[in-house]
Amino acid sequence: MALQTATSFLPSALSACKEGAVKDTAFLGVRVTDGLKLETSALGLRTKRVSTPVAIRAQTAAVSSPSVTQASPSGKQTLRKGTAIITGASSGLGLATAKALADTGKWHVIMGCRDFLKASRAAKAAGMEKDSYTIVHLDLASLDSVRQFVNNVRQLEMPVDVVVCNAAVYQPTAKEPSFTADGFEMSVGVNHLGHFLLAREFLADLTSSDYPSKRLIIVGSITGNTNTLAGNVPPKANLGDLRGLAGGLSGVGSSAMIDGGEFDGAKAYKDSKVCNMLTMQEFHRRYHDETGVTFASLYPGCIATTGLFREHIPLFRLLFPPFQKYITKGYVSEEEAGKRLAQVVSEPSLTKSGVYWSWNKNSASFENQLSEEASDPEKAKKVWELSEKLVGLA
Ligand code: LMG
Ligand code: NDP
Ligand code: PMR
Repeated sequence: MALQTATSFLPSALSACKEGAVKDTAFLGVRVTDGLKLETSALGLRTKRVSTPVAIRAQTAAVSSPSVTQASPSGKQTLRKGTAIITGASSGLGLATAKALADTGKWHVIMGCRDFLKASRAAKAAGMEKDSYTIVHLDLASLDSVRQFVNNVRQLEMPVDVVVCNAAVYQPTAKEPSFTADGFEMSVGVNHLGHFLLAREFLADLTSSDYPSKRLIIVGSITGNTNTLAGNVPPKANLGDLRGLAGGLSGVGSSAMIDGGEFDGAKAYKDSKVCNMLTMQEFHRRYHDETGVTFASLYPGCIATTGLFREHIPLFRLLFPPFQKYITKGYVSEEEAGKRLAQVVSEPSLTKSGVYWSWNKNSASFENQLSEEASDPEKAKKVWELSEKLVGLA
């Protein structure tokens, strides 16, 4: 059945590409018959990881700077170290971003991770300097854990200059929904609702940071955008009238899916990414002028080798990387994707708020267009209001 869907979809997708004409020479935006856009990213080398059996203890607070500039020995004013919180920094994109930032020597990274031992091994194996990061426990599948995380971070007495909502789960083969501690369907509960609470809590900390460019970044994806070819691979994202979200996604007396439909793990993930992208824009509309915080989302490229696909069938995990590398050319290495997200964290040229960033085949960033649903202000407002009820903020 799934096999049929995939195989029957493929030829039409490929022929649609052939029919397209190059729309924009700055990036390979290929127009296809029904207005879809094919995006590609540059190829890159894969980060090599060596795992180590040695666990290290939590790092304690290493930096705390009251003012933005500090006098260097030469008497020059230099920018103090920034502090960036990254959720899900124990693997994939989050880890690669943490490393890219830590390697600059200009950032201290707070890694919000559910598995402390895994995170500490990963940071060490990636070669991160021991005083460049602090691991703080965070399980986004529990609102209590999110609140505890916020408190624990505050107790470190470090400034909060950038928050990156990166962690995610993808359950493409699940036949039945699973649920967070608060009874929300897992993908939307972790990817959207856990991050929604976390981001809302840290907004005050970001606002009071004296860093010149404070940012809240939520990782989106092409597969949630139905104005792209990738976003049209079934099952497609669709939040519908949000009746399932309004019902609490509990699967008991109400659907586990946002649109109120039958459970589908792949769709739940894509829906959660739509919520991530809508949330970023709603933050921008509500808080950018007042706080000066930059709100951004991004599609880092197809990082086909990460743990995100751990629950997919083995055939998929085998074929997906070469498929993305040689056929769609959408593949990007973890290292390259980490550099991209690190740009969104720290590049002075990427301070614009309300933007969904993507990268072209030369790995240059550009402001991308979201699908109609993922840029619908009415829907964003409704998702925001329903989400704040579910996480106890309203
Ligand atoms: C479903 O799985 C889940 O069941 C569902 O729950 C949900 O999660 C959904 O969208 C999410 O996914 C679908 C899964 C099962 O599909 C895949 O695994 C797709 C794999 C993607 C890879 C497609 C294969 C492409 C061809 C492989 C080539 C790789 C090597 C490239 C090396 C090139 C060197 C130059 O379905 C399957 O597993 C079916 C997979 C079998 C697909 C067979 C497709 C054969 C068509 C061959 C295409 C040839 C294209 C040539 C084009 C040349 C163009 C220049
Ligand atoms: P990974 O699986 O490698 O990373 C996901 C991270 O999220 C892991 O560190 C994982 O922790 C963490 N995580 C999962 N559940 C929880 C939880 N309940 N609480 C705290 N942390 C949790 O995948 P990627 O690096 O690929 O994904 C990172 C982001 O990039 C996601 O937002 C994804 O949607 C996005 N993305 C990925 C693309 C890709 O092609 N891979 C494309 C577009 C977007 P643990 O290590 O303990 O499992
Ligand atoms: Mg997709 C331009 C083509 C393109 C890109 C950039 C992606 C990205 N994918 C593309 C095309 C296709 N994919 C085509 C033509 C097919 C049919 C064979 C296809 C299939 C496919 C599957 C089965 N793709 C997938 C899956 C997944 O399970 C992944 C997914 O949907 O995760 C939610 C996935 C992805 N494709 C991508 C990207 C970035 C993903 C994964 C991750 C994500 O969105 O976060």
